[in-house]
Amino acid sequence: ETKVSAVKAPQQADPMEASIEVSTQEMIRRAQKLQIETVFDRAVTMKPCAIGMQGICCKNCAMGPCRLPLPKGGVQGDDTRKGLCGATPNTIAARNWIRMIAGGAAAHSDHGRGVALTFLSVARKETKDYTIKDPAKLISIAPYFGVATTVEVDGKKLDRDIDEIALGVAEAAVAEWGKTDGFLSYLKRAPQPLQDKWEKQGVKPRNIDREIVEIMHRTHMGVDQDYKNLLKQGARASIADGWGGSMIGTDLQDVMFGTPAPLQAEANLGVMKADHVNIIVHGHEPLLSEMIVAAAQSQEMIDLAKQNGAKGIQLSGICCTANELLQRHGIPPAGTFLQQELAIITGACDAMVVDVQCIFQNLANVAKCFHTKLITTHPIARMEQENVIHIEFDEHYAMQDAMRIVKMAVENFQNRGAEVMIPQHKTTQIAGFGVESIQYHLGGSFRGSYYTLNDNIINGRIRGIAGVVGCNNARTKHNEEHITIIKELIKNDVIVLTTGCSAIAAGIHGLLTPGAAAVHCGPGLAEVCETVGIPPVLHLGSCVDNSRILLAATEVVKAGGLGNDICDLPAAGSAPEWMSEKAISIGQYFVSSGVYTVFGYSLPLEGAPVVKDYLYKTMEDMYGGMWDCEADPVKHAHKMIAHIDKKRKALGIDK
Ligand code: XCC
Repeated sequence: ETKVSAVKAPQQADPMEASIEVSTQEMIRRAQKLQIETVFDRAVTMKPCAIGMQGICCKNCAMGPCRLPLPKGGVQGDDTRKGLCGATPNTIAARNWIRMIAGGAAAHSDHGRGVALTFLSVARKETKDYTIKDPAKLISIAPYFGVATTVEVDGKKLDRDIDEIALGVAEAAVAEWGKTDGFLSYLKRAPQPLQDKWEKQGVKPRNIDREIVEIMHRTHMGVDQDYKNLLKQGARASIADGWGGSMIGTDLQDVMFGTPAPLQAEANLGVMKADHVNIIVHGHEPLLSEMIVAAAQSQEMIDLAKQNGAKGIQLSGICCTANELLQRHGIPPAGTFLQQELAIITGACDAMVVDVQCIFQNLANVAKCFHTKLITTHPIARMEQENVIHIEFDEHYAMQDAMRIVKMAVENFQNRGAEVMIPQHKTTQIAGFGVESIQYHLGGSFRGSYYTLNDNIINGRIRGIAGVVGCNNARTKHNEEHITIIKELIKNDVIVLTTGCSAIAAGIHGLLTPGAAAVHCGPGLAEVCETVGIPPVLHLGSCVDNSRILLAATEVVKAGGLGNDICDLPAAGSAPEWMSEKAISIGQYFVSSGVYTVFGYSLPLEGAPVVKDYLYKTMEDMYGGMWDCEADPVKHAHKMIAHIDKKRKALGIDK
């Protein structure tokens, strides 16, 4: 007799167990009092599937799903597990793994495509709402696309017209998604030895879309059944994300919206204001949110807000949209991925405007309990619930659409109920670092003075560089892993570069200030930070901006003194509370670029030890970087530090 899994009675999360962050705890309590269920409650009510977690459930055809759990005590002798078609645990785990990469690379790269297409309409002068804000950045990337930046007139070299350069770059950039010849243009930005490794391993992406499509083909029933060959395609698609879709996205966003420079802002739910219209933008693409900023700051909308009884308009963000607006405008993040429902539960959110990625469908159910207008804006991301308003955003009428959305929020201010409760917690932070500003603030170059990064790594004041990035995951205690790992790293003189929700968490917990150096850092890192006036944890933007970390690492290599490839650097990567497929794509492109990359929580590989071994060990010989997973945050940080020390030793700078 088979037992259909019983629907369990909903349980409530213990706020203190759910998060280390006070405003989150307060809002979980409030939600429970109002009987509004949140992700934290769902996480205690429903447990994850143990077989899926091990990575060995295959549902790629209708003879399955085939489930191949590890025998108790592990595999003894031959591993005879197989699915109906004969697929081994290796094939299944590798297929599942690279399908996650396809999902993640597709998400980043489709975002990048949207940016590139918008830039093409700027270059063609089809829109007035977007312009070229950073021509210097445009000129700096043009050569990689084979676009000349000078012209010869009468034997003299003259600057080429910026509009011509823009059109050349835009057309070449858009072509990266589907070109038929050659390889991705940006691959040549990588250190030469890394390019050589990619060549040798046969993983140079041909174009962005093709590598993603090929994953879907290879993982279809009955195609690629060699885990090594599958993982190779995973590496190739991930490189197409990191050095392709994401990097082009970041660059063209900088060209259109400005390259970030350090600025001060606030963070956490406490940035919302009871007497203001609160608009929260949530998702990923700055195309829309940039226009919302302009609309919310327009006199027309501010006057309208006042007519509606509000003191003004407070704009804030959630997830990577928050990071995009923070780094370019100082708009404060209201919270991380796991705080999205809580922002509405304040009762003070007049509109939440979402585009793509990381948006809970449950937002619609939460919004229903309040006056909040939940507005979807992207044709590929709509919600079925009838209280959701869809205002499709068209980049040709960007400002018009944004004004309509802001107006709707402003007019909704009057509909607020009595029950407004904004947690009174917020912090100050400095955000908006990039390759350019790291160089600028640390002595103007990467090498050659008392202040520069490479010199401080060589002399040991800075032990190494860590990238700590990625999501929150309701299966772990909100922010605990991020914050414990970052603190442990800076205590040991490792400077941290952060993006995504990890960066928001670092801001909320006060680690993005120069003052954090004296409190949390080892003596060497503290000295450097205090001398140049930077925080020990540098906010580099959103998740597509992990490409900034790749380029920063490349600049460090090129400046010299620390080996000749990214894998030589005393550096490591981490995604402590990862949850999305995008995180796996990011992790894989860091590994494929030579970085030892440790994930927290759990990776879906335990059921296929051979595949796990290949990712954790063999990849180091192939790319110089490899995967690891460690749920314990202190051990996690020390694995990274041990790797950094190993690299320092190899460089002969370990004294
Ligand atoms: Fe989403 Fe980018 Fe993850 Fe945050 S970190 S939960 S992917 S918003 Ni990218």
